[in-house]
Amino acid sequence: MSERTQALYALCREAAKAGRIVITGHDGADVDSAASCVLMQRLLAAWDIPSQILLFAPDRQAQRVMARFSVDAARLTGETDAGDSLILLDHHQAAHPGSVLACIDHHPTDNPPAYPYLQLGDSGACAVMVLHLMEEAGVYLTQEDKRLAITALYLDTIALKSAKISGEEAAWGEREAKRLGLDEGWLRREGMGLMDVTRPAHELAMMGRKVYRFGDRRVLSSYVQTDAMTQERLCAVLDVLREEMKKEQAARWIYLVHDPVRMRSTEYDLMPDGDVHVMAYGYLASRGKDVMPRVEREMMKEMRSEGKAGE
Ligand SMILES: [Mn+2]
Repeated sequence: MSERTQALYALCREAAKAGRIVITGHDGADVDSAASCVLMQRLLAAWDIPSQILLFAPDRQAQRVMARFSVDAARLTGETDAGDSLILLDHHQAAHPGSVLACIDHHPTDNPPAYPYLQLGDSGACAVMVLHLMEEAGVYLTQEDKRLAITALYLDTIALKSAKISGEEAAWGEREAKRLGLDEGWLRREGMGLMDVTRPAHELAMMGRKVYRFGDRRVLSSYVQTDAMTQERLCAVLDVLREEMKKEQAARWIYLVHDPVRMRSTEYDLMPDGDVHVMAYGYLASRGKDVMPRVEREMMKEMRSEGKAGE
C-alpha cells in the first residue's frame, strides 16, 4: 500500500467508527461520477469499511450506461445528513450537508479546498484515478472494474477526443478497451452523445448543468454535444439561459457547444447585462480543464478589483 492510500484508509476507518460514510459525485451525476462512486465503494469494501453511495439527479446517460454494469443509478439517489462523512468524487466543491473526509477529482483549480484527504489529478476521468488508487492499495482489480473505468474515460472525454485527455492516456484507453473486449463502436457513439437539436430549447440549455462557487459568486454552466446546431436553435437556448440566470442569481452562465464531428467547440458566456461573449476553439475544449479554470481566474480578478477578495 502506498503512503497516501494508507492515509486514506486510516481516515476512513476512523470516520466509519463515528458514523456514516457517504460517497457522492457532482449534482446531475454523469457516468464518470457514478462509476467513480462504485469503484470507491469497492475500495472501501476491500478494506472492510461500510459506506453508502448517494447520487444527486443522475442524468439519463448515467442511468442507461450504469444499468449495463448492473448498477441502478436511480435507486442510489438520496440526501446526505449533517453528521455524514463525505467522500467527494469527480468534483471538489461540497454542495450538500456533511463534512468532507476525502476528495478525488480531475477538475483543476487555483483554489484547492482544505480537506483531510485531497487528490486532484489530471486524468481524463475521475474513475480512472480511483481505479489507479485501488491498484495502489493492492486491491485486486476485476475485469468489470477496469471496464467501468474505461467506459467512464470514453464518455467523459467525448470518446477520447476532448482536450482534457492526454494523447498517452487516450492511447492507453483505446488499448484497454480492445483488451477488455468492450464494444468500441458503442463506446464511441455514447461518448460522442450527439444531441437531437429539435428537442425543446430548455432541455438543450440544461444538459450537463453544473453550479460553481467562486468566492461569493455563483457561476452556472451547461453544454450540448451536436453537429447540427443552428442559429435559430442557439438563440432559443440563450433565451432560456437568460431567464434561468435571473432565477439562479448567477453572475455568469457558460454554455458550450461541442461539435465532435468537426472537432471544435464554441463557448457562449452570458453576462448579467444580457451580453454574450463568444469564443471559438479549433478543438474539443474541456469545460473542466480549459474553460472553468479561466472563468475562475476572471471571477476572482473581478472580485478583487471590487475589493471583495477573501470573502
Ligand atoms: Mn468527470
